[in-house]
Amino acid sequence: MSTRCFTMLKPGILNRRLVGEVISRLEKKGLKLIGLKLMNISTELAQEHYAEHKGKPFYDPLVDYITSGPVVAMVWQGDDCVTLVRKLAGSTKPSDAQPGTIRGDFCVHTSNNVIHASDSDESAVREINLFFKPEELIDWEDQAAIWY
Ligand code: FUP
Repeated sequence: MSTRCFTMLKPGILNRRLVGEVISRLEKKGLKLIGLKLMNISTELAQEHYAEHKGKPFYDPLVDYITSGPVVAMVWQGDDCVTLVRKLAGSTKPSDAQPGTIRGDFCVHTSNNVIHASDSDESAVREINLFFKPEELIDWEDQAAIWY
């Protein structure tokens, strides 16, 4: 079933010129990009996005990191989209992430784990609504979908 996943490239990815590399991996998998923007996140939005982690020791550093520079916010769509994006992203902890995954290839520290991806279809809906207006999403006709 076609579902959506909110995905965010964190500020380190921009600084390290890896935006194209990471988008390319998601695109080549066959997922459909239906929303994309470069944006600065307010502290309020960062806090709301990561509300489930409020009170944990890494919460404040995480909010600081995510607001330290622009991020690339995206919505991807496809069958089993959340599962596929998270597989490509790899484990939260870079030392657990397999080589070949985004986190497995591009970071050392959990706090700098370079990409966010929704962890369920329900989270995806919540996060997409936080970051995108409905008119910013374009569900274009995918003539190539049968090949993936
Ligand atoms: P994930 O869904 O894989 O992004 O993982 P979590 O929701 O558990 O964590 C969200 C973010 O918090 C991670 F991307 C990085 C940060 N974090 C830490 O810095 N230390 C931790 O021990 C766990 C998470």
